[in-house]
Amino acid sequence: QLKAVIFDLDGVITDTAEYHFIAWKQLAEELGITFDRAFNEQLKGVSRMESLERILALGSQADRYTMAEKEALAHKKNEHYKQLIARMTPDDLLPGILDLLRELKRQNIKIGLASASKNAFTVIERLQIGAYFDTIVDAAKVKNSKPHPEIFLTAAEQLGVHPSTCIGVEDAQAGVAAIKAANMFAIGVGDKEALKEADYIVETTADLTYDAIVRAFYR
Ligand code: B16
Ligand code: MG
Repeated sequence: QLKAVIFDLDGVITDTAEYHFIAWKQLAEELGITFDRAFNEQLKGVSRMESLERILALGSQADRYTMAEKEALAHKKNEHYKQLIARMTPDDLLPGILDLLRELKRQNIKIGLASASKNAFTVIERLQIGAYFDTIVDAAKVKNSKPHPEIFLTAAEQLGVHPSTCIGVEDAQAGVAAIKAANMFAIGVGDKEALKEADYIVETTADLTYDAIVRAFYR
């Protein structure tokens, strides 16, 4: 029986994935590293430091910087990212998300957030949807990054529900893997090929209606 839906933030509730892309791209260009959207797919759901490591590896610069220099580079990206999200408003909610949150509340289904972002609270606040969430688990509260299931399992635990009664919603490969490893029903939002591990895939959030996800869960 469906008891809870646990959402990823970036790329599911709002398109901060685009802002992460812009901020990383600028930093990469400053370092003389070119990266495109296809490469960016691999950074979705991945922590800030791990993302930086992957970008440096892409430019064969993994050994060029000290740990302190890497911290500084990650900090610089984050300052740029924070500037971008400061302008967000409730208009930045992706299509269908607000209706889905409302309907889940009406049906007494618990709502959780499982985001790898340390900026998750700021973004939720800018979007003015904090009141819908029964729990918010962000990167600061867990040790292991997606694809490790810890973040989704922690959310379920805090909601007081068994993982098998949860749906997890993700736009990232690493995120879908984390949901599956947590033994939850995985809904992928985006590319069918990239998210093929998911139990149910929708092209955009507009297709994430309450009826559709409930039907998929019980099928
Ligand atoms: P921050 P999610 C993830 O959020 C993003 O998908 C990923 O691109 C980003 O690097 C990560 O958060 C860390 O974000 O630098 O703000 O701590 O998709 O798990 O909600
Ligand atoms: Mg995401």
